[in-house]
Amino acid sequence: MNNTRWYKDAIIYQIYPRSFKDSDNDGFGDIKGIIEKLDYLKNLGINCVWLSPVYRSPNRDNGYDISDYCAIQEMFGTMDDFKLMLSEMHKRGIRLIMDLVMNHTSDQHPWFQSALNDINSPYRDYYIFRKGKGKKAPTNWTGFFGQNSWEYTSKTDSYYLHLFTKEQPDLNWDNPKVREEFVNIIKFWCDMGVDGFRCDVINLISKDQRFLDGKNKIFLVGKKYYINGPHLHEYLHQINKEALSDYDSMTVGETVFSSIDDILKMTGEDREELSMVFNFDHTSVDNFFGVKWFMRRFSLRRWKKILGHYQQGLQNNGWNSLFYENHDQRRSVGRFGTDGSKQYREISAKMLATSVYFLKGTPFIYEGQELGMTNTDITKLEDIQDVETHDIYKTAKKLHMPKGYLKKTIANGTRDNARTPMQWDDSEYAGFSKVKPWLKVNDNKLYINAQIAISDPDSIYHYYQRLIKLRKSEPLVKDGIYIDLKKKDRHIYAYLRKGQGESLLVIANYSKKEVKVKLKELSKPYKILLNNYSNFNPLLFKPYQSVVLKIKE
Ligand code: ISL
Repeated sequence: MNNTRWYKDAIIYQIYPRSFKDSDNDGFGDIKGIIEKLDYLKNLGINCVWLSPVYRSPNRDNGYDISDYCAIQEMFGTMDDFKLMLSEMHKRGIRLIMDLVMNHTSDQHPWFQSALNDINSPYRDYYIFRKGKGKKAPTNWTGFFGQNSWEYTSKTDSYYLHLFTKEQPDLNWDNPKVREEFVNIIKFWCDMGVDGFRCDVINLISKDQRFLDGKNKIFLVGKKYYINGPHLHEYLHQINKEALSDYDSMTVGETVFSSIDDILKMTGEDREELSMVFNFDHTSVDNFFGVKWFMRRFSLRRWKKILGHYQQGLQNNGWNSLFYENHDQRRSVGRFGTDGSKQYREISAKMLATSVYFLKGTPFIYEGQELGMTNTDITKLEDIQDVETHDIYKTAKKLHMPKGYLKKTIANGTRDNARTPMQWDDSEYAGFSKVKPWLKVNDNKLYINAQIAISDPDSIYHYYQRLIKLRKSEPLVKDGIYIDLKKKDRHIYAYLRKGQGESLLVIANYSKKEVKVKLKELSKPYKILLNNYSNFNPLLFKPYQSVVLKIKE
C-alpha cells in the first residue's frame, strides 16, 4: 500500500505501560489498564499512541531488553489483550505505534543464549564478539550508561559489545540474517494491524568494523565509530523497502547525536528510510555536550536557536517531531523556561505547550504531561529503580565526584522522574492501582490528578484539548513557513507560520514578569485563536502568557 503520510496529521500520546494504569492490582500497569483509559485519551483529542515496549522481557531496562519480539510480557497481559487493545484503539480512530528495539536484545534472548555458549552457534554472528587486546577489551569504547561497553565471557575467551547494560548485547546488523529477522518481526506486527514503530536508538545499528579506539575522553568514548555508522542508511532503506512500505505505516527513529544532514538523509521524502526522528539538541539546552549529568542554566535564546535550526533545516524536506518529555527525560514542569511554583505551574506549562506545538512537525505528548505532572519526590538512591541511575552512580563514584553535586545531578537526571505512576485521582495510590506500585506515587497526586483536571475547565488538560482541536483544524500549522520574529529577545518567543494572505502568529512570554511586546505584525488585523489568559493586551504580556493569533497579511 502507498504511504499516505498520515503521521503529518497525527497527535501522538506516549504510554509507558508500567506506569499508566494497573487493572489487576499487582502494582504494575498493564494492557487492560490502557483499554480502560482509551476514552480519556480520545477525549483529550490525540489520534495515535506510541506504546513503550510490551514484548517479553526480563526487565533489566523496563522492556528495552527484549527476549521475544513476537510475544507479550506476562505482566502486561496476553496477546489477546493486545489485539483487543488494538481494535478498541482503531474503533476510536486512534492508531498504534509500537516501540521496537532493534539495536540490541536482552541477554536472555534465545539467540544470545545460543551465541554466548557456543562459538559455532548459527547465532554467534548475530552479535558482536571479539577477542581482547591482550588483557584489555577490544576497544576503549564506553556506552550510554557510562559503562565500559565490552563484557568478557570466559567460556569462549572473548568479549561482546553492549552500548547499554551488559544484559543488552548489541546486534550485528552487518549480518544479513539479523536484518531479515527484523523484516519478519515488522511484518508480524503490521499484519496484525499495528500502524508503525518508534525505533529505539536506531542510529546505532551500524558499527565501524575496524573497531578503533575513540579519542574523545569525556562520555561515549568512541562514539564516532558507532553513532551514524557506515551502513546506517543502507539498512534503514532495506527495512523500509522490504517491510514497512508494504503497509500504511510510519516510523519515528530515536536518533541520538544527529545533525540536520544526518536527519535529512534519514527522513528526506525521496530517501525511503524513516518518517521522522527524535533528536535531542533542544532537550540538551540545559546541559553541556548533550550529557544531562553536566547541568547548565536554561537560556531562551539558545532554545529558540536550536528549535529554529531544525524548523528551518527541515522546512522543505524531511519532517520534525515536536516533544519535550518522554520516559527518559525529567518532567518539563520547572524546565525549559517554565516555573514549577504553585502560582505559575499551570500557566507556564500551557505557555510551553503553545510555543512548541505550533511549530512545524508532529506533536508527541508524554503521559501525565497533560496534567503538568512533576518530577519524583523520591530522595533516597536505594528507592530509585532506574538502571541507568545506578550505573551512572557507580561510574561517578569512581571519578570521585563531590557528594552534594552527585546527589543533585542524580535527583535531576534520574529517569524515574518521568516514570512515577500516572495520577488519576487523589486516592492512596492515585487511582493507578489498589496496591503499592512498583515506583512511589508522587505525594502531589492530592492536587495534580486527572480527576481534578477534568472537572476544572481551566486546567492544563482542557487547554491541551483546545490546543489539539485548533491544531487539527488549522492547515497553516502543517504548512506555514516558520519565521522567528525575535531571535535575540531574552523573554519573548515570537514566530510566524506564514501562509498566503493569512498567517499564524505565536507569541509566548517565557518570564514571570510582565513584558512589553513590540511587533509590527501586531498592527495587522488579528483574531485570537488560543490564549492561556482570559484577556489579551497586545502591548503587554502577562507572566507566562502565550497566544496564537490569526493575522491578515
Ligand atoms: O536516557 C538517556 C539519557 O538519560 C539516553 O541516553 C537514552 O539512554 C538514550 O536516549 C537511548 O534511549 C533508549 O534506549 C535505551 C533505553 O534505556 C531508553 O529507555 C530508550 O528510550 C536502551 O534501549
